[in-house]
Amino acid sequence: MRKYLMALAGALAFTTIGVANAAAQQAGAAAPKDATITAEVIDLSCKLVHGLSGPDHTMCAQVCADKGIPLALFSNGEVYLPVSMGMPGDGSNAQLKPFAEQKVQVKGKIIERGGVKAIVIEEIKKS
Ligand SMILES: [Cu+2]
Repeated sequence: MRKYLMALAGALAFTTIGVANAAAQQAGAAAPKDATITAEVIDLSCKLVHGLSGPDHTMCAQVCADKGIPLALFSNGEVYLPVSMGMPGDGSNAQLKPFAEQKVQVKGKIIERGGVKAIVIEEIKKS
């Protein structure tokens, strides 16, 4: 009986993992890819709504970040949203704020889903 229950538990766990994998594939989840990009650290709100960025906009970007607007990375005309591998995740504004409106080199993992590019920052330095 005990052996039967162990086998049943094992089969259930295996099935659950299979279902989770299938759900991830259906959602269009791409495996995170290691990459290094050169980018500008932008304030999403001012960049997208008002077209503002660059050294003259540094102070505004830092104020926006303090108010909870995400800082993001802009590279080759594309926006990369910083995300976290943790659950719940951690925000990236504290990490990005010292580099607001500067060029940086970022090493991390890139994830694309639903037409959005996201990046898990592993290393960031001034470029
Ligand atoms: Cu701003």
